[in-house]
Amino acid sequence: MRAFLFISVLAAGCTGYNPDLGPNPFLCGDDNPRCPEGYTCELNGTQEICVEGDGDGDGDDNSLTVDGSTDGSMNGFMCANDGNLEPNDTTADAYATDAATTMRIFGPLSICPATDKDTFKIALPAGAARAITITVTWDSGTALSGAILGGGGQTLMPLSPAGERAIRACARDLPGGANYYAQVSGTAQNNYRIQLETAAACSAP
Ligand SMILES: [Ca+2]
Ligand SMILES: [Ca+2]
Repeated sequence: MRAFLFISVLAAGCTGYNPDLGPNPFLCGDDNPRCPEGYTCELNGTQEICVEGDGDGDGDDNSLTVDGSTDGSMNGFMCANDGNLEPNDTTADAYATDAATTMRIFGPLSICPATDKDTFKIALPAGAARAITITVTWDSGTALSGAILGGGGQTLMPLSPAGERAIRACARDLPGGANYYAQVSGTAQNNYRIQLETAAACSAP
């Protein structure tokens, strides 16, 4: 929703902007505040522009920010802002979920830059063995990859294509009282959603 509002503001030109921001409403102003409330000034290539969000990890995981890479290859791609789940590139930094007891869906999240990895922890309580099912979906762009990892970070099962823009895996008979992880990565940046669920057994895909 906030992304939609952002686009709407852009379409409406300078509406709501301080006229000191100049003819292009995207560019940061020269004086403080350099951007309207709710926006921060970030360097994008050679230009400083106002982007939504303040990067303070306030729980807003739905805004989109313009990718700030300067290599020229990613111009225009809008990375979903998942900064409040980062860093989560390793099992040691994994984002802890309660997916052992409740099915969870997170997103939109992003693999940005392309070397980004996002790791989610599922702590299975002691007791009967469980099955963990991970599903990752994306709307467009380059396919992502993923895996279910064991407590030592070893790959238990890679996620496999499950339709045109989805990958999925179910690892069964996982002993309780241990940590497991879902890890998402890619060969190019992309936005995605991830569903994590546990059950007594794997269901049919
Ligand atoms: Ca990420
Ligand atoms: Ca990450």
